[in-house]
Amino acid sequence: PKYDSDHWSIGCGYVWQQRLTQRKTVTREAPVTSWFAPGRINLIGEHTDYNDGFVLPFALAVGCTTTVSAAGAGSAGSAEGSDAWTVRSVQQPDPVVVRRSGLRATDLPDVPEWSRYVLGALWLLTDRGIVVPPLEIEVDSDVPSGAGLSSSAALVCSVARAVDAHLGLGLDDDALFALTRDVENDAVGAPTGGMDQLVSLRGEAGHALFCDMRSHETRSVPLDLGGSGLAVLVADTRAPHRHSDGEYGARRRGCEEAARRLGVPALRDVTADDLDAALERLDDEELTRYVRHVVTEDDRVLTVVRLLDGGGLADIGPLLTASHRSMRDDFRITVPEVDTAVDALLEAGALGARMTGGGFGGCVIGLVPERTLDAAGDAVRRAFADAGFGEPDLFTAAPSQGAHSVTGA
Ligand code: GAF
Repeated sequence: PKYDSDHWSIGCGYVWQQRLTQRKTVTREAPVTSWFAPGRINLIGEHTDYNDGFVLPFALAVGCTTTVSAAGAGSAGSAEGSDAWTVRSVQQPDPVVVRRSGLRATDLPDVPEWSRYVLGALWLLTDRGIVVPPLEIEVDSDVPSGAGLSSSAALVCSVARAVDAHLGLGLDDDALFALTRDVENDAVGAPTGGMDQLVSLRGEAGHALFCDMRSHETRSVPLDLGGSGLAVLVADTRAPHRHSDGEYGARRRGCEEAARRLGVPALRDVTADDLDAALERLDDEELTRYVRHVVTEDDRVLTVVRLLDGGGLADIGPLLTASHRSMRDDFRITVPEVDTAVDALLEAGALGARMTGGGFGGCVIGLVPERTLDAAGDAVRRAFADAGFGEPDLFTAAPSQGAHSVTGA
């Protein structure tokens, strides 16, 4: 093992205490860089990102703050001061200390999953020939984990921006996006599609972010909820994520196989007009459903963007609901809790409602007139109680600023 067992396990309580005292010194004497990056809600465009398609997420006000400082500036001669990256999380009991020297991407230490998002960024930068000196990195997140609100993108994006700024690397938008996506795909091993990192890095307050996931070009689209008397009500179903890892990968592989059989680079290349002809050529019930979901979902994203551009926010509701039905019936990634929340929101007068995120649990969003927010929340709570589900968590979400510096804040 390459991490320092003295500090990683048995000694960590002592070292932690030392650090708490020493941090004050570090903050006063050493340069410290802090960046915040948010979690996200996806308004529409689910499982289209890894098909090179379109998505329309927005950044949340909750997120992760990463603080980076030079290692050793107060570590009292401890072993990690000379040649280590030390990572700690306000939400985790133990720091993780990894010696830098001799690390190769093919032979990475087995560290706790949360720290892999942090160290993964350092490993990939090192792999790309950037000398990352010994650092102390602290992360502090208020994104609920496991709710499908991209706590991991908030974490990795705040780390990438903070390290980039601290070391003066000058990574541009594309390089930062590639780094954060690669951390998730290569260092953590999650076969996700990049939407979450893109919006965490580039989201804009008051706007959703229209992303072309082939070119990675993005454009902010106005989402003036308050001005329209509307709100996005989020119901975190707290449903346990069932089989989410394996099922996500299975959907992705299915989509890639369908694209291969149809002879296109990605399902993005099948348009709504081509859909019927394409489906006839696919002699496979499951792949047919996947293709229908992805192609119609891309089309719904484009329609929602057109409506928002034209000031038609109040008209997007039916498209959100159609997206949910497509995830439920064709892509089959919903669970009873999310279907119940969507039905309850619609019955309570939501203009539209859908599950948001990768699926198999997580959150539902409803586009709800502000004056009916309480009634909509009550309806979801009642429906959950009637169905014998645990209590959902309900809150509103406003499109907020993407990653930004909070050094000195
Ligand atoms: C998860 C993934 F991380 C995204 O890349 C995306 O595929 C999403 O699920 C589904 O739209 O959040």
